[in-house]
Amino acid sequence: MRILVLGGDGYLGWSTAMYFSKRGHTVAVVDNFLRRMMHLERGTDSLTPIQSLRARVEAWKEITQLDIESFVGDVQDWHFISRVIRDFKPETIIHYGEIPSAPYSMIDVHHAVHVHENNVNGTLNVLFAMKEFAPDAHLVKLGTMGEYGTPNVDIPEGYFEVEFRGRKDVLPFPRQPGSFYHLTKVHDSNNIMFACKVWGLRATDLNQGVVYGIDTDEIKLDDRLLTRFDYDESFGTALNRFCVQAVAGIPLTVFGKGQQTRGYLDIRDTLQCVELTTLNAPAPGRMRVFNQWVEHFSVLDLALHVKHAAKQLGIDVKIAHYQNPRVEMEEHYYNPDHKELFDLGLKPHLLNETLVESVIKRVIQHKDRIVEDSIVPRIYWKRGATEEYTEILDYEENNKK
Ligand code: NAD
Ligand code: USQ
Repeated sequence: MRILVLGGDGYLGWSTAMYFSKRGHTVAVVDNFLRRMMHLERGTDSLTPIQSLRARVEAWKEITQLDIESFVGDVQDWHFISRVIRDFKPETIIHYGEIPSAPYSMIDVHHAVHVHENNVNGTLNVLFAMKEFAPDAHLVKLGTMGEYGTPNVDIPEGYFEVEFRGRKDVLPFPRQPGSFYHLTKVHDSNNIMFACKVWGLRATDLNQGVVYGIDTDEIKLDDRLLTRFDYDESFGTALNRFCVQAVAGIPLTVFGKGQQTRGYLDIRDTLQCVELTTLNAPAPGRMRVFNQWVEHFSVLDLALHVKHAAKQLGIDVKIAHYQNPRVEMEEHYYNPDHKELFDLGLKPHLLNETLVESVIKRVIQHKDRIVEDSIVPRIYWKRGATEEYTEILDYEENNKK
């Protein structure tokens, strides 16, 4: 199959490109290195020393004799992306090419507008380019579980049956996103749903939970193939951050009560899910939605998992409670469905089986690159909040009282 990966220099995009290339598909990637630029802006960097896209593509060729074609440019640039789609003729477009960070989108008006323009306009370009040049292609679009928020009822996979005033319909489940970033994903979902309806396009919206981990089978072939692994407050997710904090000897930064619950999955399961979706394309005309996550944990559960895993390596970890820099429910019901991808054959990795080998040991390998200052949260979502919010309480001390 001809597969175009948008955002192919990113954490998931580069790993996905290698995964499909190894399985005999013709793969091309698109990226404008925005993620690398945002790190420069924030003064942060990936824990793993990632090579340039060009060097990674060359290393891939040397190690596997396989080609990954690369197109450097902005998905927001209509002329660029429409030509790539016209000329490469993808059968599947896997769209990771967006800004993925909730805190980054909450810094100020400029960042919120930038994230909106980049994500929403980019996806609109992709939809119009598909309509013009690839109407039979399948768009596999990375959305987020955060589109739904944390309602006090179960969460279905995209749609649910409603009965209202004696009439029934199947409608999109209400979205209550928790940041300007998460809002862009809702806007994308609406635009994709509409484009499928009016132009008969085919698309799957993958509402993905939080991804963790560094290693995939392809990455393990050679360190020149490493993907990024972030731990700063904008781009590092809680679990990745906790693993780095454990190795650096910093108390784990649990925000607020720590009962915020999310769905999680290993990066290898992202690859499996995207493959299962790609190989089982939907019929044209309706956007399909899968909830893509394996296990759900509260933030405090994650901290305890990391503490336990680190102990196996002789590392003693402390857990701290930070006053929450975000505005979110710290205790809530959480029971989202995730049946569709399991029905297609997903064989999941579980956190307690993989944390030591494929995450913490890798973090130890690169521990000299940890910059402790990047870990402290400084982006406050509350109106009028200041750095006084960075109060640290020792979790274990607090729970003795
Ligand atoms: P990432 O930032 O590492 O990768 C995104 C890539 O897209 C980057 O290399 C960036 O330079 C590129 N990009 C962004 N805007 C672009 C543009 N306008 N033109 C060309 N390239 C552009 O992020 P990731 O963690 O790999 O996430 C990939 C996707 O999956 C994102 O859409 C994200 O919202 C979604 N997602 C990620 C997670 C997670 O835990 N990592 C969870 C749920 C959903
Ligand atoms: N959190 C902490 N301590 C930290 C960092 C985060 O307690 O040091 C908490 C947050 O307050 C939040 C939870 O952990 O309650 C998850 O935060 P996160 O940073 O791990 O993940 P999130 O902001 O939700 O975003 C990540 C990805 C995003 C993706 C989303 C999926 O960055 O691209 O869309 O996960 S989901 O969470 O399902 O919406």
